[in-house]
Amino acid sequence: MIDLYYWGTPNGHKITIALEEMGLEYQIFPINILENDQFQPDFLRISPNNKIPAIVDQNGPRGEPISVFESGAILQYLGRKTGLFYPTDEQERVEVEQWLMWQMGGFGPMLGQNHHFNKFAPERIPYAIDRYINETKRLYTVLNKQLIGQKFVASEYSIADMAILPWALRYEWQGIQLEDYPYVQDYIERLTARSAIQKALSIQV
Ligand SMILES: N[C@@H](CCC(=O)N[C@@H](CS)C(=O)NCC(=O)O)C(=O)O
Repeated sequence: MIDLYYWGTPNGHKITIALEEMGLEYQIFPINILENDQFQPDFLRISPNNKIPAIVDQNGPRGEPISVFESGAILQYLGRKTGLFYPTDEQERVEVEQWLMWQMGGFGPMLGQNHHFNKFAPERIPYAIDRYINETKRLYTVLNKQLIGQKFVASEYSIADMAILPWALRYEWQGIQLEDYPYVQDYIERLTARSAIQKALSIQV
């Protein structure tokens, strides 16, 4: 059984998608980040960076519970644990990891800043809005190009796609016209047709 410390954001969705795809049993512990649950000492012991998602696997590698924070590290952990969606062949693994890290370092943090300045900031700061929308468009252009002639960012469906999709689903918040990125549009349609993803995205806490 995996305990998932979760709120319904793109970073949270990555992990429900992985758990559903991998057929792992899990229970959700809601961490309401709008009410500062992420600063509770019990949660900080699991996730010292005060952010969701985090997991505790009651059956860790040494037969004891293990906690993991950072969504990319959680996806890698679950992929190694199950042997699913995270190839063991070194070349294929590197393909997956570079796109996972691309998401963790760019197509997440930059889009998060875009959401902040474009949607939530109390004042309109044109410099910041332009900066993050332009960076978002650059990242969508990179993703669109990668998807020409292939269904997923690496050769096979992987934890990298599970990391990228939830952020791409928020394209409207990001000032993105999906028609400008037709391969990303097809990718979203392809992935959201998967029943595990539909189930993960429908979870309400
Ligand atoms: N790099 C982290 C980012 C996680 C993250 O930004 N989580 C947000 C929700 S999507 C959060 O918990 N925010 C609460 C806070 O910053 O206090 C990861 O990928 O796990």
